[in-house]
This record gives sequence, C-alpha cells and structure tokens, in this order.
Amino acid sequence: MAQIDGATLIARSLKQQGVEVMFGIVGFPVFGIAFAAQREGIKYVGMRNEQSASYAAAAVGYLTGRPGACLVVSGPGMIHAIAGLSNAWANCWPMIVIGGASITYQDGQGAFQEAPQVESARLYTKWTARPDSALRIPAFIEQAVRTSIYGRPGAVYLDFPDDLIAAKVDEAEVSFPARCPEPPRPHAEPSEIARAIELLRTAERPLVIIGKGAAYSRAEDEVRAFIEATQLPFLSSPMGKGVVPDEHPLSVAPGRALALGEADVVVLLGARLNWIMHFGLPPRFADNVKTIQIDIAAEEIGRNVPAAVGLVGDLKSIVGQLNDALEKTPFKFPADAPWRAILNEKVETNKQSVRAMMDDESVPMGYYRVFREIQEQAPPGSIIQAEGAQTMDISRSVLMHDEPRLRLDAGSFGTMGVGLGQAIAAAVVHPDKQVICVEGDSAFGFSGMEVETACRYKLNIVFVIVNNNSIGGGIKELPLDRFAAPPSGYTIDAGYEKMIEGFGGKGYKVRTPEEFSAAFKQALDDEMPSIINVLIDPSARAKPQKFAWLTQ
Ligand SMILES: Cc1ncc(C[n+]2csc(CCOP(=O)(O)OP(=O)(O)O)c2C)c(N)n1
Repeated sequence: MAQIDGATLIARSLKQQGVEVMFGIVGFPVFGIAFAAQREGIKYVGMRNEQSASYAAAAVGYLTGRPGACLVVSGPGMIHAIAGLSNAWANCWPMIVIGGASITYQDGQGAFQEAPQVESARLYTKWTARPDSALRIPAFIEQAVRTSIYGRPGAVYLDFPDDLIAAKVDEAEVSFPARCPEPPRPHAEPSEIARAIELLRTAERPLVIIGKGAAYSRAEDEVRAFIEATQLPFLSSPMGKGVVPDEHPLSVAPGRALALGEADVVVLLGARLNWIMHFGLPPRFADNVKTIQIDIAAEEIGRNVPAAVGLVGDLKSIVGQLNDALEKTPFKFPADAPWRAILNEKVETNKQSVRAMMDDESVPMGYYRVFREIQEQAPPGSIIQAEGAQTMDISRSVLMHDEPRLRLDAGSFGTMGVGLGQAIAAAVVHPDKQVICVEGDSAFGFSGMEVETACRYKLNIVFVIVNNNSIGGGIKELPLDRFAAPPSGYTIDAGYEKMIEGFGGKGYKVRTPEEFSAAFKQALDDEMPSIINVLIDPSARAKPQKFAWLTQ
C-alpha cells in the first residue's frame, strides 16, 4: 500500500481547493509542508518575517478571490502571523494560516515553542481548528477554504502538531473532497429592490459610495452600468478606487467632505460606515441621512446608522438586480439638479488646489510633485501599494485608477508594515503587471527586509520611499542628545536605497524632480527591483488635517 504523510495531505488538499500561493518561513515542524507544497504545484514564497508572509497571503485572497496560504512554525512564528489574521479580519479578506505546533503528547510539558495557538487565532478568524487525524486533513482544508470565502470573507487558522504532519496513512484510505465551488452570490428581496429605487427617486442630494467590497465581488460591470443608468454622483473608498474609473465625470472624490456632509440619500456599495466613513454620523454626515446599504453580511446593515433600505447579499448580484429594475422603470438623476452644480464647483476648486501642488517644482519636493511623476510614468494597469500616513493619504488623491483591485494600502485596520508583503503578493499573482510600492520612510521600516524577497524572486516592483525622516510630520535634524529627539524622528537622510544593492537590486537617492523622473524611468525598465529614496521637504504637508483624503 502506498503511504502518504500529513505534510503531503495538507499540500495536496490546498492545491485541490484552489490555493495557488503559499508564503512562509520554514523551521520546526513545517519544513515538510513547504517541500510538499512545491511538489504539489503550489508556488512557495520564502519570506523574511511571518507578519509580511501573513499580509501577503491575505492580499492574494483579495486579489484573486481564493485564499493565499501562510505557513508558519510553532510558537513565535504563529504569533507573528496573528498580525496578518487581524489585518484580514479587519479588511474581510480570505486567507488561511497553516501553523505548525509542538508534538501532541508533549502538550502542557513546556515543549519547544509550545503556545495556545488555536485559542490565540480564534479572535481574528472565522474558523480555527486542529485536525483530529491525518485521514481527515483534506476535509478540514476544504472547510477552511470554504469558510474563508463564503459569506463575508475572512481568515481561517489550522493547527498541525508535528506528529500529525509526520503521520503516515494508506493513500487508498484517503478521500479528497471536491474543490469547493466559488461562493454563492445571493440576491436581495425583490420588494426591497423596488423600495431602494423608490427612495432614490425622492433624493435631492444623492451620493453613491463604492467600497472595496464592490472590488472584491468583481461587481465593476454592474456598478459601472448602475452609475451610467442613474447618472448619480459617486466617490470611492481607498480600495474601492477604479471599480468605476477614478476620473469618470461623475466622480466627486475631490469634493468628498461636501458630498458626505450634505447628501440626503447615500447608496453604500460594499462600503462600511466605520471610521473611514466617519460612522455615517454628524458632523461629517447629515443628521437625517438615509442609507441604501448593500452588504454581504446581514449584521453590517444598520451599523451606526439605521438603514432606510438594507439589501443583504452579493454586491454583483444585487446591483445587477437594481440595473434590471432600472431597465423596466428608468430613473436618472436630473442633469440640471442644483446638487450637481454645488458638487461640481467644489470638485473644480479642490482639483485646482491639488493641481497647483502637483505642479510645484520646488526643491526639495513635496508629496504631490512626487506622486505626479508616478502618475505620469506608471504604465497603464500598474498596481499601487501605498503605505504611510501622509504618503498613503495624498497618494490616494493623486494616483488614479481605471480598473479595480489596482490599489492596496493599510486598509481598514490602518496597519503599517503591510506594504512590502502586499506588494510581493501582487507581483506574484500578477507577474504581467508593474507594481509600485510607495512607502513612507516609517512604513518602510516595518518590513524593509522583504526587499531581499523581492530581489530573490526578481519581482516586478519599484519601491519608492517618500522620506521625510519621520513618522508623519517630518523633521530636519536630530538634537545631539538623541533621547531628547522628537519621538517620531528617524535618521536624517537615511540611505535606505543602499539596502537593496546587497541583494542585486538598484538604489537611487534623489532630491529634485529631474533626478526622480530619471531614476523612476530607469527603475521601470530594470529587470530587478529598485529602491528610489526620495528626500522630500520634511515640512511638506497635505493640508493641516491629519488624514488629507478624509477631509477634502
Ligand atoms: C502597526 C502600526 N504601528 C504604528 C502605527 C502608527 N502609525 C500611523 S502612520 C505611521 C507612519 C507614518 O509615517 P511614514 O510612513 O513615514 O509616512 P508619512 O506620513 O511621513 O508620509 C505610524 C507609525 C500604525 N498605524 N500601525
């Protein structure tokens, strides 16, 4: 009888369930799983820190709709991966962490790297389990993958003690469940669809908000048709950008604060009323705002603001239903509505002030000039990973997307350190696309060592570090007594670009628009990843506010 071990069962089951990429760091007791994954045709990407590996796995989930896997050793390795579990939990992205664990019969004895792993994962996962036998590994993996993508997507954790990974069983006795189908796409109640359209007809100041839920459910065709049919003004959440092209004439993103503050009916397309949307509450929203809320999770309906109409189900299906209803009884927001003129005026004024900052050729540069260069040179369809405070916020208002799922950032959890892992994930699943990883100097520091990973796999990534020597508001010099320095300060003009040269990549340190332009052009042409360290004006700001894009 041919025998098969636990490691192979794990890898084969993952592959059969459509898991194509695994990020991880090997050691006791998971070496065998990584080798087995390679044998079974899963792309294994060896990372430098489990946090980055876990962020990468979740980004694969978002970008492909099938979870990425993260493989970690017992104890500290698994604990590091909780970073990714929590980020996936906040973003509602599917991922699966495969954690090695100490030998079962040593439980409680103070075994090497023994930790309460199953309990630790539970808070941030949809499902957490330790398979009870090798024979049942395929069933557990199928359930894990299915749970991660069905309903509201999220993270799952499976715990594998050393003895289970090494266990051998007769291959003939193993049964592998069929690949779990793509998630069901539930429709909303037809009567609620009619109510939603009735409410829209009464709106004087309507607004559509497009969230990353719309991007995740691949609803771009339906959302675009809805916007065209209704001619409603819209704006996108940071990762909802591109579901409808950012530069569509109906986009009121540059007039965000006014649009949110004065809308009387808001249509939420896979966007949550959390902190990013100011909870839907005054003073940032009108007191009596009515919402038409579409969400895959019933419990999200009415959070912070009771929904006037709650449509529970898949966004692609439900916007399709709205479009069908609109075909039968068309509704178009009038071209001459006063709301349009009010919004357009604000959009124009704000666009002009941003344009002035983009065109400012001063040396050292401000954020806007840096991002203008990226916007002008980035090949169409580039994926932008942006991370930092001002770096992330300002990049969002300058870097435009025509297509969905081309922007990744710190997301709903505001997690610094996701950037390099997510950029690596994007480059691995989209080798045909250019990835541009825009990092504040602080943000870069959280996971900078992953440039070695990017170089080792020769990934198509250009790292741009927007360097103001600091967390958030920049500083120009450090006092002699370093312990009296601002808590946000870092080394002045640090040579981050030198790091990548040790791994075969190219480093550039630039200060002027011309230097940046030339370096960026060269970096886009290079086979290997590059770091461009842009020394910007440390006093550069968006506006006095903390999150520029929240207040425009
Ligand atoms: C894991 C984590 N730790 C700390 C923070 C707090 N934080 C918010 S933004 C930020 C860095 C901002 O500085 P930088 O990346 O240099 O971007 P800048 O605003 O200077 O452009 C930090 C540390 C966080 N959001 N996440």
